[in-house]
Amino acid sequence: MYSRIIIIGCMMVVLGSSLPMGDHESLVCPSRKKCLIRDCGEILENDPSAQSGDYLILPHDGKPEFMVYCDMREDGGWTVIQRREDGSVNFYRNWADYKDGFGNVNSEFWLGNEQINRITFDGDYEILIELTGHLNTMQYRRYSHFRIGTEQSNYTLTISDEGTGFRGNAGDAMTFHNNQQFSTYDRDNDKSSFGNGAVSYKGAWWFKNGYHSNLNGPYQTPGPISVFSRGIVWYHFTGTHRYSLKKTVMMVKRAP
Ligand SMILES: [Ca+2]
Repeated sequence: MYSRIIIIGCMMVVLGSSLPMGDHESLVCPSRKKCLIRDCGEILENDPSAQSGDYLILPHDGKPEFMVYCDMREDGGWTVIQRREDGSVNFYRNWADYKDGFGNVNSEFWLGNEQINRITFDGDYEILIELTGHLNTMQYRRYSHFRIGTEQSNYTLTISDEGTGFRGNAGDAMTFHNNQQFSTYDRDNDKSSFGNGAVSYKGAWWFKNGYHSNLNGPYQTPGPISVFSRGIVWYHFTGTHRYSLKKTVMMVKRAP
């Protein structure tokens, strides 16, 4: 595993071209330093022809590499940190799972709070959140500042859209969660003294006293839901907590 990122990283730096994983195993990295790849944006900068797909990255913090999905677009390489699309992966998981990440970067997954922290502490990052409803209508929301803290802070969220020229066509369901700590069913870090939102809403999120978004909630048949707050919810998508999304993608990119 470790040697592979070295190889991939070197392909970026030495050869100037990125390739799907698994090829060119024989290449040797001259030094770890030259193989550091902080995010998908850097991969695309090194190789403008790089295609969307899975890559290993190695932020500049001396810790091990990890796999990400890169969504390569005209405005840069976006590092995907979360995807929901079919309910194939269980998202009702504990602190350790959300810390380390789970799922498959090519389908449904949570990248991991450790990994999200490592990426977003290496510069100023923006986040793009894409939401798809049951009739395949799409909305998106963009925030110019996104970062989560270390585990010591319980992965406290910092998010705002100050300075963003175009924020998208989805309402703002994230600013409510700014400065909140992450909670899972086994770690209640929310602002409610009446219980744990992660249990009440069957998710794992930066819950406060309630929520405006719960994108790690349980996958339901997309559309209106009968049980309050038991779905993948972005309140402003339809103006209700009783609507569960079909698809969500969260991705980050270094701010310009
Ligand atoms: Ca609580």
